[in-house]
Amino acid sequence: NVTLKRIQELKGNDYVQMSEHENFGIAKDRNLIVIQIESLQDFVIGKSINGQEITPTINQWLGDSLYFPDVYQQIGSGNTSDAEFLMNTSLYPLGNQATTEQVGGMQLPSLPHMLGDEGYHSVTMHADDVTYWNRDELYPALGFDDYYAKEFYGEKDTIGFGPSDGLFYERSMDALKEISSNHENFYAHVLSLTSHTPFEMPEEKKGLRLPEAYEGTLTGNYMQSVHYADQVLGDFFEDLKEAGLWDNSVIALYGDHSGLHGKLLKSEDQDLLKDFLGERYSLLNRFNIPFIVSVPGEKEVTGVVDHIGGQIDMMPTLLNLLGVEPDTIYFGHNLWHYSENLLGMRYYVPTSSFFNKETFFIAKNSRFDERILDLTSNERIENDFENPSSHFEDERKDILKLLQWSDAYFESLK
Ligand code: GP9
Repeated sequence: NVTLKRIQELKGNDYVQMSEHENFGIAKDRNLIVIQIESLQDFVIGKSINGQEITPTINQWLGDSLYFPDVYQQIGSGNTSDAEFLMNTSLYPLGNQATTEQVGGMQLPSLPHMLGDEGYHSVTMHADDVTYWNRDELYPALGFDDYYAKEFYGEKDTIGFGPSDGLFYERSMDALKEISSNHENFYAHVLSLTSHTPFEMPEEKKGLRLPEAYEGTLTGNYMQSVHYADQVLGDFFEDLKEAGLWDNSVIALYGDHSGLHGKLLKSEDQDLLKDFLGERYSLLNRFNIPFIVSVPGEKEVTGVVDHIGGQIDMMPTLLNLLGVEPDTIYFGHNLWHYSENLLGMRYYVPTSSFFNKETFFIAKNSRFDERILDLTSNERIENDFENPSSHFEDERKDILKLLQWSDAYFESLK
């Protein structure tokens, strides 16, 4: 008996129908283009190294967009595919196994299904083999009308997993032109790939002049590959404008998960990142991803919104702009409208870890000590863990309830 009202109340919000939110439908009947960038973390946005911006395309675009700088990844062990699931369902991923292992034969309540009811044609685009992460089962379950995968993009200009993002965007653009000429409205979920670990770029695609200390390090390579991802994103944006698809679309972008983490990070990387950030590279920096939404021509839909959010909030935020009232259960909320939040985490930190408005509470297990990070200072804060009345304990229980509800709801859909 999970209801939207109960979900929102548990997170500390009064439930209000989407259609009563401010700016509901401000982008009604526009196409929707959602770009998921591989390994993109927020800490590079707006930053320069050696006097060169790392993401100049994104930085310039921010001025015409809503930028949510305080959004965190919530994926489980399904990594990129969990991010696809979260974005399109606003349900929690399963955690210890890739959610895509369980979706075969299901019909999930989802963004493609909801937009399908509004007459949208929906496609998803990714230059890898479609069986990777069981996407051949995920895409029908999500209700995409079509997908574009490895056989469409070919194997030329390969970097790491597949063809370069440059080639990927060019071919995707060809497909989008055709889709838009055959359908009144479309939704395209566009998933980049080049900035995947180990971030090793061919010489001719290295656009940054890095300081010597960064050369050949994981951190330097990461910056180099993100710089490339941003550069070809800029070409894609220009092509969308030229094709007349920019002005009548909502364009959103986010990072699927961190690129700099775990055993990959050597002590030299920690030092470089500390130097670059001006503070230690913490779990907050690691999980913080950008979320950017633009409705070209709508001045009202611009600015920095510092509400704490997660990948679970992306679908409701976009549905609000498109003026579509969800007809199913979802666990996020429209991030533009709500400033309170309670976000569950699992797998990469112990289940029942969470973000609230001010803090990141990391629960205890065999690998982690219980600890709390202040979202503003990025420092640890003290809690009386023995005191059962601590509000962290209440929120921790609420998060467990939310995760349980999401899992039970998912199970009921089988
Ligand atoms: C695989 C690609 C990367 O198709 O999306 O997945 P990841 O290893 O980042 O989960």
